[in-house]
Amino acid sequence: MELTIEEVRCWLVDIPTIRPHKLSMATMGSQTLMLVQIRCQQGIVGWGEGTTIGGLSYGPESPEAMKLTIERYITPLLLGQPLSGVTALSEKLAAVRGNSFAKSAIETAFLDAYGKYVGLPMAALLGGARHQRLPALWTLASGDTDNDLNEAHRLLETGRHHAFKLKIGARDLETDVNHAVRIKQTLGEHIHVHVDVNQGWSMAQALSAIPRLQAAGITLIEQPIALTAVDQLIDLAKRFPVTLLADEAVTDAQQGLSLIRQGFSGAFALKIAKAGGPFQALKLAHVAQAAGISLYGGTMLEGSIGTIASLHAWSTLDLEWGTEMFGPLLLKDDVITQPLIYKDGHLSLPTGHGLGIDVDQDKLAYYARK
Ligand code: MUC
Ligand code: MG
Repeated sequence: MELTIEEVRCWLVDIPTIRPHKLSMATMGSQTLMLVQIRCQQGIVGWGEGTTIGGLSYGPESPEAMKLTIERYITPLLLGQPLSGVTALSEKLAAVRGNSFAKSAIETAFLDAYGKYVGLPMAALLGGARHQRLPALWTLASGDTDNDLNEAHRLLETGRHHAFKLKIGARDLETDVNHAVRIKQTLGEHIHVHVDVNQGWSMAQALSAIPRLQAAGITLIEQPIALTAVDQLIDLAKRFPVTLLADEAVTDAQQGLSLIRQGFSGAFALKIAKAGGPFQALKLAHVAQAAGISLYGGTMLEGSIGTIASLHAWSTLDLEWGTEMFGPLLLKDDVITQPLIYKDGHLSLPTGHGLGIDVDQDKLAYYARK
């Protein structure tokens, strides 16, 4: 069954966050969702989303650049071309180098449309859902230990989350280590706490901090050092029993294979934006599975569309480290008609065709950049 795209439209949608979100490289007060809609000759519409973190402070593509790449370079490759499925789409997109964030938005929109066309949820096009709800942790990143602890206690009481990630790497090492150790010790041994340093440490700092975090019961250390310091990341993963999670250092299947070949023994954070879409991210997942590397479902702090696209992909896997698909909860509002269901530390997979969620046109018009 072939789908033929006849129109592609993009919007930049700015939504404030519920509180400042402090990472080692940026503090976010709002998030920009680059939304894309594809209209097909068969009367079907599909939606996709591209996000990044802090403009150009996290990755090489800004939301504005994603929109430009799609409008100017990707759309002409696709219009009027009958596409038999996501692999046919990938072949067309190969004519554009890089730009995985923009490609992820387009691949999502295509899978949404194709799922609606054939009457199946997106997960069914990606191998089939093995889970109808997936664990979703919350990230504590207010920049203040007491505030983070209050936030964690509130979320544990309501049961919305059972596990937390801490953003560190911006402050001096001792402050960061004390912050993480205090939060872990206060929350207790049964609450999973992991830290994401977002490349903030040198090797010497990592060697000093990791044993102390490990001793305090922190179970996962995410991207402690620069993404280019591959030899050191492999070395750190071998030195300590605590699991090292590669995030910025592993984007797609090729990079994953290269890290594995060089002897990396930690875990991989999957993100649809890093790989170029849900289908591409699963290629990395399958390479990792073949090598016995454990997996984590990561976010680029997407709104609901990117979060649910990711969830469809992650639902086809067994993720040893769960997911962080909390992005929509960090935003004051969103542009979909039905809120997502977060309960008992899990996010539920919508049951409709394609993504299984609908865009609220009034909200889109209200929040879209003029
Ligand atoms: C990252 O590097 O993992 C994920 C959660 C969060 O708070 O930030 C992102 C980025
Ligand atoms: Mg990370």
